[in-house]
Amino acid sequence: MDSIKEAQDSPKTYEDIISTLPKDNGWKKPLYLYQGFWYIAFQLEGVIFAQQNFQTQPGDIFLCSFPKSGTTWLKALAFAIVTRNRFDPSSNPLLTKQPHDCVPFLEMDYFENPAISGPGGLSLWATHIPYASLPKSITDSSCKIVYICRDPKDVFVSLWHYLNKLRADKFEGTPIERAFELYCNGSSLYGPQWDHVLGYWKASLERPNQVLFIQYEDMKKDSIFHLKKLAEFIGYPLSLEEESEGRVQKIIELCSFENLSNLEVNKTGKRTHREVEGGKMDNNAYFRKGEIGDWKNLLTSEMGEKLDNITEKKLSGSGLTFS
Ligand code: PAP
Repeated sequence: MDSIKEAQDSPKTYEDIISTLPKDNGWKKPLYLYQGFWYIAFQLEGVIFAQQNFQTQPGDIFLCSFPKSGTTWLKALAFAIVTRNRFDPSSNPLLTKQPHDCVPFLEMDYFENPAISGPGGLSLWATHIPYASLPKSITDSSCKIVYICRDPKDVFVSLWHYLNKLRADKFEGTPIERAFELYCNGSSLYGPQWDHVLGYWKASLERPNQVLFIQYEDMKKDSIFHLKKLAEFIGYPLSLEEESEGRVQKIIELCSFENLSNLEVNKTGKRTHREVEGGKMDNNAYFRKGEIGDWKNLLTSEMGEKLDNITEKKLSGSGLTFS
């Protein structure tokens, strides 16, 4: 604990590391290139802190994603699966807490409070850290890792809307064409997205018992199949009896965009966010549309084609595609 406290109390260490890194000033906040991926300074501090201090406990489960790929949904699903026999359905914390407040982020919540764990001391963690930069205690363990990915076109559009909400000044200095260009070049928070996705994809092929790779679009199209697969993978399989009682469907409904986005906590609540003026972010910023293909409402077909071409090139030979 002393080493944790020391590291927390010596932000200069982070400043020293960060000040030597390549910097991109294209977005309003500068991004720093660390181990092949771009970060905002405060998140990078959390990544380094986790790398230096995080100790995996047996049974820990890690929910990993590139931002805007379905993190909130995956958190809700995993939380609902793990807690289904712990809470009465009418008192599940998901009904009164934003999913991000049910499953802590490694590089944010753990950095702020190393003693943190989810409600009820659950072993669920989430992170946007790329596979190659995960704390060694995670990759050296046999703990389960679940990764959710999403079509880059929808991810970019989701990110664009989110950042507009995050920064009330509407992206001062970063028009959408420029943001798109930066994104295509890989310069976005935790980007390049393709490298992020490939890191986990390869890990899922090499260590299929440890890493489960899910696509947002597949989860949307066949929620029952993927929910059962997820539950089994993380060690909380649904029994035949539970299936016949309709528990699978109930979890899907509880975690559906429609249900979660209409809960009071997610309509009007706020959560702490260091990036926002006043330090609070509206919970509804994490629930916008939750649809496949919404990119068509913001990007031109040329922009869509450009992202598709990059995706095809980057993922070529990997066996991974976005349908
Ligand atoms: P984060 O990385 O900041 O946590 P994340 O949850 O990964 O964000 O992504 C947010 C997207 O997931 C939003 O997509 P959109 O902008 O295209 O609408 C959000 O609407 C969507 N989302 C949130 N909850 C759900 C859900 N329960 N089912 C499906 N999609 C969801």
